[in-house]
Amino acid sequence: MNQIVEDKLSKQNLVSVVEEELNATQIIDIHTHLYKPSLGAVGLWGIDELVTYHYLEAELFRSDDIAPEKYWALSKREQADLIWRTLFVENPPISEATRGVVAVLQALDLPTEGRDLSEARKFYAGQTLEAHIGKVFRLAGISEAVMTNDPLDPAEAPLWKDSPPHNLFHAVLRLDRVLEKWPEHWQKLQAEGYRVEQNPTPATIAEVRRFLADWCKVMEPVYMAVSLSDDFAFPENSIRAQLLRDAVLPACREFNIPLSLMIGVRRQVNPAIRLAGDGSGKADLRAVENLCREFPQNRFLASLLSRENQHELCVYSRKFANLMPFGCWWFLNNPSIVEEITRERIEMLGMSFIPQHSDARVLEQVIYKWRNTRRTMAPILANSYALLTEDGRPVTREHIRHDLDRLFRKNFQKFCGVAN
Ligand code: RAT
Ligand code: ZN
Repeated sequence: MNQIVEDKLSKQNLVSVVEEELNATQIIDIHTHLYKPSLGAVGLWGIDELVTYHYLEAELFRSDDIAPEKYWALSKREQADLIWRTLFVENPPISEATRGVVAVLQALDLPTEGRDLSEARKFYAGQTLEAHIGKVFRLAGISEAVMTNDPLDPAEAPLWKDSPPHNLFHAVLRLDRVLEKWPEHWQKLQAEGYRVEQNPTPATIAEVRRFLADWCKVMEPVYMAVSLSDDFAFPENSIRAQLLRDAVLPACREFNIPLSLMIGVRRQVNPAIRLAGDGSGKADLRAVENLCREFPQNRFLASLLSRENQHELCVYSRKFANLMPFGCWWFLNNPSIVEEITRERIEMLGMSFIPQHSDARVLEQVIYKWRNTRRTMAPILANSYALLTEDGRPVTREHIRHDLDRLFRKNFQKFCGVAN
């Protein structure tokens, strides 16, 4: 009897210690769409952006009769008003994405039950970006955010001319336009003075490599990244595979940074709803296997969009130390799925993975996304330590702190070669 009471007590202690330590951990958010202040012109923040997040737009089109074309014709403010009325006033905001907005409002001491957004808009009218970033990062418990920087984004690229490093942000060289949309972008490189052709001739490959090297020098990225469709294959007879093998991977080796593979998007399954119109599909992970085996000098971060691929990714991670699974991406960032994936990863990989990234597109989203992650992770971790305790190896607060530091900071820093 005593034994049972003691076990229960120790289990209770574990939950509260894990919660305390998780709250104290300053997380590095390894994939976001946030920007340092000098790139602020492309960054999103504020109430109207929060409420018109594409995750919410998708829900609007299910809850209201409005046709997408009519919605796109509205101003941002009108769109936000419509979404607020439909998803927050006429219905309780119960979904993950709507509840997130409520959590942000609460964290900022703004009304969560207002009939309209006037109070929130008044608050935002008095904020300056740099100070607001500091406050939001503190509320989210993150020390740094990793950006997504596309050198072929016409809105972003010119801003890099005058963009000093910022201690809260790391850059990432995003390759979607180069790798996935080469036919539409090779002329842009040509216009910038790179002697490329549409066909991947040896000279073109060398020039793409020079383009990547030039941007590595400007951005100092912590990794390169690409989001790939569910039919991604490697090797394959395509320009994408050739650019990947002969330009991207050598450039990653030269600058000693990993390549992040985000695989499983089915782009624009419903173009009428724009950014909200992408879907997901199961990928063939033989592509990841081939890359990890054939390029042992390269390191690969990997996040997969399909739930069905997650176990396989754990298996591959047990085979290849140059593979680092990270995050529960996009449609997977819901407590039920995060729980399943995280338990699977702990069981198969111990603490040698990166559990989550926020993917925040709007600054304040880091507040709710990290709050949710901490809430979901605490019982999972506590349960793992409880099992270990039951099996004869109790853990201390120090052990827990050490593990959390690995999961939310060190694994990233080590894998990407980022200094402490
Ligand atoms: O999660 C999202 O907002 C997606 O639209 C994408 O941005 C995705 O995360 C990506 O990086 O491609
Ligand atoms: Zn993203």
